[in-house]
Amino acid sequence: MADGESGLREANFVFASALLEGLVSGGVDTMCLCPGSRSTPLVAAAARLPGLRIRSHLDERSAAFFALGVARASRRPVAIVCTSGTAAANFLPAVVEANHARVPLLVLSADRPAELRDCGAGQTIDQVRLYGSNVRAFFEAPTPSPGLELERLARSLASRAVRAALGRAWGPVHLNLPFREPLEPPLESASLPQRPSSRAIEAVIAPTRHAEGASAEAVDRMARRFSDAERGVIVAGPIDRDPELAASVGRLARSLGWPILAEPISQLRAGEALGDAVVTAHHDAFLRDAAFAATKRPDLALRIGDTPTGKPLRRWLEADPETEIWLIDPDGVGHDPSRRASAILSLEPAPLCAAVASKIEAIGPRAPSALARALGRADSIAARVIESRLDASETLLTPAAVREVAASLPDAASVFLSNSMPVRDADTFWPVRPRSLRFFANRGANGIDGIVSTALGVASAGTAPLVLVSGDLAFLHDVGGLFAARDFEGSCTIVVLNDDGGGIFSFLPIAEHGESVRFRELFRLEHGIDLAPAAALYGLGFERARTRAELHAALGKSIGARGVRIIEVPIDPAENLEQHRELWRAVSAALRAEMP
Ligand SMILES: Cc1ncc(C[n+]2csc(CCOP(=O)(O)OP(=O)(O)O)c2C)c(N)n1
Ligand SMILES: [Mg+2]
Repeated sequence: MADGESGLREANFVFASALLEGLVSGGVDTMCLCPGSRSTPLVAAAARLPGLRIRSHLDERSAAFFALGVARASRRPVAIVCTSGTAAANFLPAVVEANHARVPLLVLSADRPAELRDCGAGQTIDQVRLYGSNVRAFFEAPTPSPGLELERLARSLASRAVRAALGRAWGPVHLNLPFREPLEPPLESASLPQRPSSRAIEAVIAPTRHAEGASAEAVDRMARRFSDAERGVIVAGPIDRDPELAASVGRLARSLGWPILAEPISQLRAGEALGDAVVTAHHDAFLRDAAFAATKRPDLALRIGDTPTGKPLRRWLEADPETEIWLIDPDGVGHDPSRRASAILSLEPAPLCAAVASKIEAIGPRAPSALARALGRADSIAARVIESRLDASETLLTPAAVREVAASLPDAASVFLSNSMPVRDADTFWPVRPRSLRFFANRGANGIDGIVSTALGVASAGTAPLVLVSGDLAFLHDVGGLFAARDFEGSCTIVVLNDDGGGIFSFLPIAEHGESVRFRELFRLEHGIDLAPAAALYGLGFERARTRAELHAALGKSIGARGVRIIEVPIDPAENLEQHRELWRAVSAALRAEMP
């Protein structure tokens, strides 16, 4: 290896190339880059690496959320690269989401070498363990220099990083990578080091879930206990782990005769795989009726996925201390904030449900239980009441907007539900559909940040058309994420339900304090911002839909078309609040009349 400057140049490049090669052989196929100088060796190596999809971003915060979306959709680790300083700090929100939602992100932050830290050098902050306990692992790489076994070090680092990201619980991993100047690779291509061949790199690990099986004895025990329950239910919270999940949970529910109470982002409310299992869509509405909920309590609930979004469902599940709650918790995360789980199964849900189902089928499958029939009936009543009220309503508000999106999506499409009201409105109003859809949301940490970017990442990773349903504040929070819409190959329709502020706060007790706490200014954050120029700034199509028919037409034109388009639905916040309350009252009244 050459001495001095050219030796350093080469060392940086060899190390960066071997590191990226190692990541690629570990399953990374997408890398999101943000511009900077200290990261030059990584960017130059990425640019010359075949088999890697590179996306270039402006804002690190949006880039990291975009990568998160790609990783969610592809179920593969995605790498993000930035320069030193606040650039790395801007990755934090997406890293936090990836931590809680268990999404494999590989954060590669370039850094100054040790001798330039703590001495006032520019763009230098303390990047060591910058993300604290929000990452599965932190690695401080050696500063590449001639004389080190660079390729071996880099490959081992890549392998350990991928293994940590795809370990027992998937998640983000931070590699802090110091580089000493000169940072640019050698100009003369002849002097470029040979890329290590992929064959020379040990296979890291395939990005598959731990398919830990339950012992036959445990499956037996579960099957016996479950078939003894008289009022068993399956409650499905946010989960998107395994395309087989719906089929095996559907099979288990059918064999036991249990109903499935599934929010859309559990992936269990839509799709043929569920067969004729009883799946409820409107439990968020009908379980708000305390009297009805009290007469229909389960004696055993099998919980799948993270903590359910809807409060009425959680209250119903947890109100009776006699209700046994069995929680499937494959990553050992413990999504049980009320500490009510009586059994926690650290097992992969799809194979577990299939194994228990086949046991029950052998004993003799059950007809739908009385509770399943009652909840199924309540669901039909709620569906009818909601549909007829919405049909009769002149104005387009969020419940009908959400249902219009549901009705417009073709088979195999995807939908991203922003936090706050869209994910809740979808939980309450999204009907059960035979069509297979994939649902996304950032429910790891429930932020309204990075929503546009995550959705664009999702849409860029697959071929399915995506519709993002966003609130106006969530949209404005990450309006810069639209930067990623240029040269966009996927299809993304962004529906902004614009109620001029945080509508969710109107549903909270603080709303009653009104202007004594300057509610509209300090909680709702009313802004009056016209969204059309945001679309114009990025050269994107924009439409405003004021009626259901207009929304229907706009969605019809946009869904599946290449690129990114924005549809704004102006919503009157007071009418919206009143419509929600009116629908809940109407559902209660119908339940009382028809299921006394
Ligand atoms: C990053 C972040 N900041 C603040 C919050 C708190 N918060 C939750 S919902 C919400 C308002 C969201 O408004 P919008 O996106 O318009 O949705 P809407 O409630 O109107 O449906 C805020 C500020 C959050 N969840 N995440
Ligand atoms: Mg809003």
